[in-house]
Amino acid sequence: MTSLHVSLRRQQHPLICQLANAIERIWENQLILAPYDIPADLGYIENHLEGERLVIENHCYQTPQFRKIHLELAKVGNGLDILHCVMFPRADYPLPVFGCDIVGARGSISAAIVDLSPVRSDRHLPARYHSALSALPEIVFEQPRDLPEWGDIFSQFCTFVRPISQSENLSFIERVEAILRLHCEIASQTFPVQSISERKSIIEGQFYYCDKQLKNDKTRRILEKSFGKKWAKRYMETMLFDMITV
Ligand code: BLA
Repeated sequence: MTSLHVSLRRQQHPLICQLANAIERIWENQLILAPYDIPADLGYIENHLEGERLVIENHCYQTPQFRKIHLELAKVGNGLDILHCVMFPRADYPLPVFGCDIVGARGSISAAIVDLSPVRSDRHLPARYHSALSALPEIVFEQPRDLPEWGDIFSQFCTFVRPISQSENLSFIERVEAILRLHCEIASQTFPVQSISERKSIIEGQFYYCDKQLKNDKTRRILEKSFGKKWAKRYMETMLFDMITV
C-alpha cells in the first residue's frame, strides 16, 4: 500500500502514527483491498479560514464485505492530532461497525475510543462477536471517560479512555489490534444475507449509527473553524459518516 502523504503521519503523536500503521498492516494482511473513489477534492485537504490551519489525509478502500473502510489522519494547527477510522459493512453483510477515534492535544492523548458497534435492530452484537470479545483479557485504564449523550450506539465492549502513560498507550494499541484482527477474521468468514428484510434492517442500523455520529459537535466545530459550516456539513455527511445508498 503506498501513500503520497506519509509525511503527515510522521508529524503526528507517536500513538497515532503507530496505530495508523498497525491498522493498515492488518487490512493488507487480512482483507482483499480494492480502490475506493474518494471525491477528487477530499483526498488530501489543507485549509484555514480565520481559524487554525487544518490538514487532512484520507485513505479509503473497499472489500468484498465492506463498502468503505476509511482511515483519516488530521492535524489542526500545531496542537491537535486526530486519527479517525471506520469500517462500513456492505448492506448484505450482517456485521457490526468498527470505529476508532484518537484525539491528541499538545503531546498527550485526551480521547481514545475503539468499538465494534452493533447495528442490529435489537442492538446486540452477533453471537460470535459477543463471545470473542468477552474472551479478550480485561484491561484497566486509570482514566476511563463517560460516553456523550449520542453514544448509545456503542457496545458494552467499547473502550473509551484518556490514556495517561506510555504503557497505557501501548495497551490501547494492543486492544485495537486485537479487535480489528478478530473483526477481519469473522467478517471474512461471514456469508451475505439473502432476504430483503435482513438487508433493510442492516441499512437502518447503519443509518442510525451515522445519524448519531453526526451529532458529535466536537468534530463538527473543528471542521467548521477551518472550513465553514457548509463545507463541514458536506464533509461529515460524505466522507465521515455517509449513509448507504441503494
Ligand atoms: C471526541 N472528536 C472528539 C473531540 C474532538 C474530535 C476534537 C474532543 C476530544 C475530547 O473530548 O477530548 C474531533 N474526530 C474529530 C475530528 C475528526 C474526528 C475533527 O474523527 C475527523 C475529522 N468519533 C469518530 C468515531 C468515533 C468517535 C469513528 O469519528 C467512535 C468510534 C467518537 N470522538 C468520539 C467520542 C468523543 C470524540 C465518543 C467524545 C465526545 C464527547 O465527549 O462529547
